[in-house]
Amino acid sequence: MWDMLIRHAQVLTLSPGSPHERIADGALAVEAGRVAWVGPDAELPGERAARTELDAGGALLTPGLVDCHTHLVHAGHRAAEAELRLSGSSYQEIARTGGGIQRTVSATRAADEEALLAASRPRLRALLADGVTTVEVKSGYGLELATELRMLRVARRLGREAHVTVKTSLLAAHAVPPEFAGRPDAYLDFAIDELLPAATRERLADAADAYCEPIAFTPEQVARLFAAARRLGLPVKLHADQLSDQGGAALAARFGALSADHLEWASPAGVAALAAAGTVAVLLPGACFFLSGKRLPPVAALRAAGVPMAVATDANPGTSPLTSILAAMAMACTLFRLTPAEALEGTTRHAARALGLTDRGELRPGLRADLALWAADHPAELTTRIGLSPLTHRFVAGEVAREPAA
Ligand code: DI6
Ligand code: FE
Repeated sequence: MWDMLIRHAQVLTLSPGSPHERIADGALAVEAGRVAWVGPDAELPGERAARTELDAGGALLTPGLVDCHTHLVHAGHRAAEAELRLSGSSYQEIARTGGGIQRTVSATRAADEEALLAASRPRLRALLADGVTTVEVKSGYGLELATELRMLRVARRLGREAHVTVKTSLLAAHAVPPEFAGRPDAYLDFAIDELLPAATRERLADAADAYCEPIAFTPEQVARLFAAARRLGLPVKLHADQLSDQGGAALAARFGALSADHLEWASPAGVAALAAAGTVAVLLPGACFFLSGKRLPPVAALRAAGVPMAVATDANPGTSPLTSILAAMAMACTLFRLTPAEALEGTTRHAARALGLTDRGELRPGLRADLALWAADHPAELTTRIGLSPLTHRFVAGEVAREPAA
């Protein structure tokens, strides 16, 4: 006896061999939180029944969506900076004059755990309403021990109170905090000697991340942090080549990174290195949109080299105040020229791989039954509307997901 059976759905399996396959009248069975059977409804094994059955009435069934790059735990906002940028200041200028990341660091340091949780919940709820069943959350607005760990604890708490998997990344090298102004290497010593070990000891970090830019850290500094992370057994990810070509893609590849994110300025050599290392390219169109960025990631080269492309929100208060994964997919299509099918792979299978997860992101027997059911008739409907989620059901490990309380 199966636990649950969904019948008469248009099933998009997102399988690697046939990622764009659509089973027109499909069925999917769940047992013990995993997909037990998927295929054409007409081929359902007659002898199997299910405790609960749902007639999808032709609705679209996909894997639950994965937002593999967010900074959704933070306090405060940066609305005034958005205004400044619209009147001509650049993101880098604002950062160099004490705004930018530092502003959010001040607000986040001042917020206790409950305040941080309360500020973050609505952002998570918005993502869940878009069918997200796995979300990555970064630290990086503490840049001191207590606040970095507090951010990660809040991320873990969000994962416990809502029906969602939260994967955390310790963004240990996001900016040089004021106490270490002009002494980035001294800050890195602290990050390596205290922050990484503490987060690892408390099992608060699933990966380590860094921001490799002239306004943040050099490739040499990032390499030092990455070497320390790898010694502790933490996989790495990198904010790479967003505002300038720092050789970030090749650096990420050299450390076998799970992902290299942004990549607007990645060179052909960087793309080749990602392909060779099997590192996922995470595209963040929200940041291009909000920064009015003219430089686009080398999508055609990534595609030609066979680099898996994920799409994420980058939900952060400075460069991408975006908490809709469906809008990120729409932007990936309109701004970056991904096909709607690529955008969907980018928030399912490839996004899961960007988090090191191979147990989700596609629909096949044995994988987690993280599912999204949509009142949509065509897959491209998911990437051609902004502001109205057609989601009707989210399933997490086979259970209908409840949403967290306000
Ligand atoms: N992700 C980041 O961490 C930085 N840019 C990005 O796309 C900075 C975020 C911020 O300004 O707060
Ligand atoms: Fe980011």
